[in-house]
Amino acid sequence: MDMMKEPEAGWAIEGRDPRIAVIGAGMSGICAVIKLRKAGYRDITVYEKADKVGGTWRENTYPGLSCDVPSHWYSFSFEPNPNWSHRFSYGAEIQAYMEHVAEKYDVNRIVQFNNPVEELTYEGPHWRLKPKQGDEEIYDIVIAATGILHHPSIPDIPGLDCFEGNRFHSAQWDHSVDLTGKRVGIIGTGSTASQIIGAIAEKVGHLSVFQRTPQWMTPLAQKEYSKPFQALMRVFPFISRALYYYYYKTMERTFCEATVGNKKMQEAVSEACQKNLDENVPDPELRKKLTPDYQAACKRLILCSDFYPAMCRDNVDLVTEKIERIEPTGVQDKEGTLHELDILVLATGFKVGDFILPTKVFGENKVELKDFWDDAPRAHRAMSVPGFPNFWMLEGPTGPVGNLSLILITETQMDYLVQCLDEMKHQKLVAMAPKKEAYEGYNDAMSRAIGNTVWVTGGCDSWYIDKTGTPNLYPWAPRQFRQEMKRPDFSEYRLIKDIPQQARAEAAE
Ligand code: N01
Repeated sequence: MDMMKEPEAGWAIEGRDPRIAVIGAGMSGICAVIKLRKAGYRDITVYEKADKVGGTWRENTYPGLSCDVPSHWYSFSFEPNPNWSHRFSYGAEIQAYMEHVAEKYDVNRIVQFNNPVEELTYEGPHWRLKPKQGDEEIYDIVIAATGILHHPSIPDIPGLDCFEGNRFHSAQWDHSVDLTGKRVGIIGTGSTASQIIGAIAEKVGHLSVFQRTPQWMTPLAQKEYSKPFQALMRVFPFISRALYYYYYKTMERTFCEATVGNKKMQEAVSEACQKNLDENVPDPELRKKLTPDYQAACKRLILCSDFYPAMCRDNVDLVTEKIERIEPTGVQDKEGTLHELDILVLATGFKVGDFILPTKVFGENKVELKDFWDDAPRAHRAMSVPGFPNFWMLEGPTGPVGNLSLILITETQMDYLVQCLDEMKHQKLVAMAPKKEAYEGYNDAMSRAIGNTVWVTGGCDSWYIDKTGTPNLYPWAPRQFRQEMKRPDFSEYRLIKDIPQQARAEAAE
């Protein structure tokens, strides 16, 4: 009897649920599971490298960690939280919220914790997934929910490894080290460093802040919510919803507009930053050192009220001389001064170009995603890549939309993705992937538009800028993003109705 093996036809043709792998159980992985289930897709497995959910909010635990997006907006639209304690939440409270959502929506049950994905190979129309632990598995759809700010960037400074005190990156905070009365150094003055500096300046003996480039910042209008207000929110949930839209619209009309070419808004943001600096740093010499030479919001705008007062303290020094090398006892600057330290904190940001990498991802014809991207990751509508069918990313390349809440962006992307799955089911497709010309057209239009944004015109360098010298961000206003993502234009995609001949031949062997 002929033992020829028939290849599977694909989930939509077989009339079964697609087997879906979600990689990462952070905010976007949790969101993916909830939205997929709501749409009726229930055969889902989540792979998580760590031992609990939460992603960035699990990893980052540094002192002063908070979110600069208002709490009632930095929430899932389907899970408002009347109990937020502050207008801008602190890290631990956001982590608790993520854990609560994962628990409430029964996400944990389908998560394989401590199991990072090592390799993904497309074997049309399936993906073979190789996890660190356990057997390889076959999936119909893969969703990479691996985040952006995820791989700590350790600076290449000579002598770093010979430092004899405690040294750690901000995203790997060592809580066993007591800062009280110690000589602490911190490299970097980004969003992370400014929060840390504000939180620890009073506690440490001496703080040396190593600044390579000054940053613009506006005050953070922090506010504690009273118990009666929280009780009111519990009784009248529409208040949370109203706040969600209030903050959404306010941010959209101000910061977001300022980034994508609205000159009036840009001026307003610049004035607010200058005023903040003038009012909070009375010493003209220090003020000069803290004054950037580029436009506000070119680097990601910092919202922080504690940084300037901390920098004005007697036990805090701003070091603007370049770092020459790290010595066993401290940091030596280019002028030859050794800044002696007990503890060195690297608030030096993240390797942002990796996305799902270092997981090896092989698409059609065994093309590796790493080679396809060649250090300049791009995607079609930030979500998919030609030659990698049924592979989707959340918060992928060019994903951030001018200071919008990342939760809102992820929800929008998931709503889009669900429509694509529905279309696959409806048309009985085995796979879909963006057409090369659609992907190139989209990214060319982005490259042209990005020239009008403050990330380019502002005259700065930032983590937004990739190897091609282009900011890896969405260059248009949020309303355009909403419009474009409302409904997929399926003419942009290869809608694959049959598995490739090669796969048939291989299956028949
Ligand atoms: O990282 P960064 P981050 N020698 O890359 C300096 C989000 N976030 O962790 O500007 C000396 O912004 C570097 O100097 P320069 C938010 O999206 C959000 O602070 O490159 N210095 C810079 O000062 C944010 O944008 C919240 O010249 C070196 C700093 O290190 C993103 O995370 C809170 C150096 C890195 O700044 C990243 O912020 C915190 C070197 N070799 C973070 N290498 C919220 O509130 C780097 N630097 C939501």
